Amino acid sequence: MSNITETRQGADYDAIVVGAGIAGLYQLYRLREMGLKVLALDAASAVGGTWYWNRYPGARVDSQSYVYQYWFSDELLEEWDWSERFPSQPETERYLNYVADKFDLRKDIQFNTTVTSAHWDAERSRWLIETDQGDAFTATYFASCAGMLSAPVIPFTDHETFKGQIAHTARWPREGIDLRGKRVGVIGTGATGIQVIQTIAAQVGELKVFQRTPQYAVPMRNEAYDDAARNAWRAQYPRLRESVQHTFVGFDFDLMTESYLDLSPQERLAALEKLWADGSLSFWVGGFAELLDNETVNAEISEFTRAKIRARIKDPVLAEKLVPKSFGFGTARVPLESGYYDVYNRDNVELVDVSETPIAGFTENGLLVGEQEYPLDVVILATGFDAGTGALSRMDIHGRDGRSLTELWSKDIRSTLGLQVHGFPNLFTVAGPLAPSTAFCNMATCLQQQVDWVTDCIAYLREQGRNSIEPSSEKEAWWVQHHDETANETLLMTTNSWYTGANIEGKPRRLLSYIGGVGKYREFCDEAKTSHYEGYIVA
Ligand code: NA7
Repeated sequence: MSNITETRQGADYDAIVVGAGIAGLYQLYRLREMGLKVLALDAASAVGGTWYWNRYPGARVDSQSYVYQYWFSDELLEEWDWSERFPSQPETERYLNYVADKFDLRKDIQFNTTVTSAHWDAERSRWLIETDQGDAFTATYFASCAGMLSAPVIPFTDHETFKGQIAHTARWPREGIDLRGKRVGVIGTGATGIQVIQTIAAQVGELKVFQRTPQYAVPMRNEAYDDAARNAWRAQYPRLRESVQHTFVGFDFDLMTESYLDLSPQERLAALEKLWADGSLSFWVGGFAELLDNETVNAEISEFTRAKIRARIKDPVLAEKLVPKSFGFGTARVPLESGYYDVYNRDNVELVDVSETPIAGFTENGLLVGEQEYPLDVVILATGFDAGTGALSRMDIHGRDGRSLTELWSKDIRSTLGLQVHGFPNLFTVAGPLAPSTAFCNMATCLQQQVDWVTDCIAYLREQGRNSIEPSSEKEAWWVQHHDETANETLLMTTNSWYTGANIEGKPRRLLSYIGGVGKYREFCDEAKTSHYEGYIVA
């Protein structure tokens, strides 16, 4: 598993892929299978993407392993054994390494390399791509598979003041951090913070959790798989491979067709308990559709969830601090938890409510909240990401007539099907904004579907002897309008979270993820292909 980093300096490629995570590895594989000369670039020193970077304690997938995997190789499906229903980061990273080895992908990946700029050369119909290693590549197609949650948000500029150690969860050192017996502070209680907190509470000396907004977390029912369980799932792979493509969020479950409002109070409760017992995201996106667009239903389901949280916390005053009240259940990303709430019953754990008095910053010895200093040895920043647009905006991409993607998205986040942007020929934005793959999807499903679309599109251009493709401004306006109409019918726009860009100051507000359903999105994508890219400028 050696990761050779030899830079290629100035070579010309058919395609440059950015990223060697789930999407990037598959994109590299597919384009190479088509006979293209492809190079993938990754800032990391090895494959894995999200599962390379997010190696904090307790990092775990919250999609079931039997649907969070590649479908393209029967041999791979036969060979790989998942050990759990919800695999840990190390297992997922091992899987991606296994895939990279099995399909000999590493030889076409340049690691430790960050794209610093990409400019479209209209005369030559090629991208000129520069990196921090001094490379200047050219490529006909530029496929970003850089991830939708890969640009970390690192708050506070005064890190130098602090004598202890600071680590963002998505930049966790490979050698780990010894937290045993230490005074540890965690900032952030999103899906990541929850996984960290529940994992380290029993190891550390003291744990201070700095919480600005509590979340509604649903208990994860994880289970170990033995051969019998694995074989039972394996027998279902042919069905799952097909069914995940058409459900609301790319899992094997789908929204219920039954109406919540048609049920009696007893029936509602029974239905919610049944969904809750599944211990997965199905309580959220495999339950009642009205949860997402009907305020009354949302209020009832939110209250059901609040009661579940309260029941876990011994101190009723503390319980109220951990119960979300400022937004409805499911209008922001729902985290799964394993023992998270119970942590607050421990003597060594303190919740520091920073909703009213914010964290002022670091001191030499810890963190300052108002007048109070919290002495700490380690501060863990579980403070999230500049989602959807962050990775691409940080790449300095310039399309036709020198237009800047960073500038465009700083005013208005636009794309066509989340896959291309008007004015940026031959740029493909897998996991870009305004598609379900901006995290309203089981990522493995959506990323593979998008990579397949990009691959088919490139195949079409080559078959037709065409040089470039980009959506027309009308096509883009159509998609943005449909996206917005769909988003505005839901309750998600009313909640401040990274889903709407609200976690980044000044970020234009728009639901980053398309929420019309994975099945419907796929139909739009298929239609672009079968219509021979009607509404696109094919030159
Ligand atoms: P999230 O969900 O964006 O959570 C970030 C957390 O950090 C959230 O609780 C924030 O509070 C908190 N935060 C950020 N900056 C600060 C400051 N300055 N002070 C206090 N608290 C702060 O990121 P995650 O990494 O947990 O999850 C991202 C996705 O990864 C997740 O949704 C899954 O899809 C996988 P806030 O809520 O803004 O008040």
